[in-house]
Amino acid sequence: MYLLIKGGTVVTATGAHPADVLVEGERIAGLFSPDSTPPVEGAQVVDASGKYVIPGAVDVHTHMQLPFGGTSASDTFETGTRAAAFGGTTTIVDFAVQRTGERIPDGLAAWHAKADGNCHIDYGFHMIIGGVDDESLKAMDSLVDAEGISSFKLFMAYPGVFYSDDGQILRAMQKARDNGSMIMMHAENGIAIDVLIGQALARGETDPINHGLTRPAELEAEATRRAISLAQVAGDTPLYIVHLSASQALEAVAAARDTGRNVFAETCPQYLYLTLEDQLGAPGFEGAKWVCSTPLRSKHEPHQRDLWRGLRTNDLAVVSTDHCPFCFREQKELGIGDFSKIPNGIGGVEHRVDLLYQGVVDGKLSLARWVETLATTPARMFGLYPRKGVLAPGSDADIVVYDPNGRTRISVDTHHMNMDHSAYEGYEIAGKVDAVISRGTVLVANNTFHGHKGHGRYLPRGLSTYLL
Ligand code: DUC
Ligand code: ZN
Ligand code: ZN
Repeated sequence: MYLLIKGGTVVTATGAHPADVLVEGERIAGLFSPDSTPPVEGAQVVDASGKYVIPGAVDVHTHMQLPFGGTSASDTFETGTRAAAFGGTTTIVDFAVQRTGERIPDGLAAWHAKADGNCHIDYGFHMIIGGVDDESLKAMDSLVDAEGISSFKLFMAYPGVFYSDDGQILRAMQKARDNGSMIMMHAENGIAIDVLIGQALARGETDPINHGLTRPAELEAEATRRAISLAQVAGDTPLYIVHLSASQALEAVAAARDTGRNVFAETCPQYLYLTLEDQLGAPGFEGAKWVCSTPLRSKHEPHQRDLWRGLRTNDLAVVSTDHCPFCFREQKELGIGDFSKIPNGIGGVEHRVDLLYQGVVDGKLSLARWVETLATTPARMFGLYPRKGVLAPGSDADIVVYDPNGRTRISVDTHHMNMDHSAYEGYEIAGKVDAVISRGTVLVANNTFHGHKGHGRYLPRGLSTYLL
C-alpha cells in the first residue's frame, strides 16, 4: 500500500526544498525531487502543491486525565489525542504519575490502563516521581531498562502533592546519571510560594491574578539555578527544565549551556503569547482560565521577547504545550473566592503547530526552527529519533501537510479538546493544518477526522540522543 505526497515543499530542521514523499505501509520509503519521482501504481495521492510537508509534530508535555487540584484534567487519552491530531501533532509523551505514597509500578500500570486502546496517535510516557525513596530509585532503573521510560519529572513546587526536597532531588539525579536517563524539572520554589499564597489570602486577595503575583519570576529563576547546581553536583546529570516562562530562568539555562552543561529547556505557547495582565488579570473570575504553573508573566517585563530569542538561539530547544485542560464550569470554579484552589492548567495540545507558525509569519522564528522545536528536537531529546521527528527513509510515516496560505481561527466553537472555553479564543493565525498522516494512515483531511481510537501505539523510548 503506497501513499504519495506530491508537489509540496518539504521543511526539515535544516531547511526547505521541493520534494515528493513516498510512503509504503507505515514507513517513509523515500523522498524524491519532483522530476525524479518514480511512477507508483495504485498509490493514494495527497496533493501538497503550494504547501509545506513537515514531520508530524511531537508534543513531549501533556497531562491527559491527570488527577490534580481536586479534579481531573478534562481530556481523556481519546479526546486529547484526537484534538492533537487535528492540530498536526502525531506523537505525545504524557506524564504517568507516581502519587506520594503510591508505588511506581502501580502508577505506571494505571497510566497504561487509561491510554491502552484509546489513543488516536502514538504515545510514550515520562514518569512523575512523587516520592523519592529507596524503592522508587530502584524502580527508575527498571523503567529505563524494561519499560521504555527514560525521563523522570520532579517538582520543586507543590509541597504536600508532588514536591521533592533538595536531598530527594539529588538522589534521583544521581540515579539518572548512573542509568543514563533525563531529569525533567518543574522549577519553582514551592515552599516560598506557599508563604506568599498564605499572606495574599490573609490580606483578602483572592482573585485569579494573585496566582501569578504569588509565583514571582525570581522564584522560578532561583529554583532553576538550584536544579542546575544539583545536577552538576550529581555529576552533570542531563537536566530538562519544563515550562520555562521567565527571562531570569532562561538566563540561568543559557549560562549553564555556555559552560557546556547538559541543561535544556522548553517553553510553551501560552508564555509566548499570553500575559499576567491581559489574561490572568481579566475581570472577575475570568482569569481562572489562564491559571497554570509556571504562571503567565508580566507584559511590562521582556519575558516574551527573551523566550522568542531563546528559541532562536536554542537555549530553548523545544516547544511543548503542558496540555492540562480544565473546564471553566465546575473545574476552574473550584477556586471562586480562593485563587489557590483553581486547578492549574491550560489546554493547548491542538494549537501548538499553528501558534508557533505565527512566529514564523511574524519573523521571530525560521521555518527550519519551527520544525526543529516542534518535532525533531523533542524526538531526539526523548529517545524517539529517527523513528519520529524526521522525514527520512525508514522513519514512521507521520507527516503533516501545512497550508501557509490557509487561516486558522481558534475558538471553543471549533476546537476538538474537551474544554468549555479556549485559552486563545478569537486568535487568527496565518496558516492551517491541511492533512495529517500517522504511520501511513490519513487521520485528518479536509477538516474531517478519518482516524480511530486504538490506532495509536505505546512507544517504548530509548535514551536521549541530544546530549552534548
Ligand atoms: N502545571 C500546570 O499548570 N498544570 C499541571 C502541572 C503543572 O506543573
Ligand atoms: Zn510542571
Ligand atoms: Zn506539566
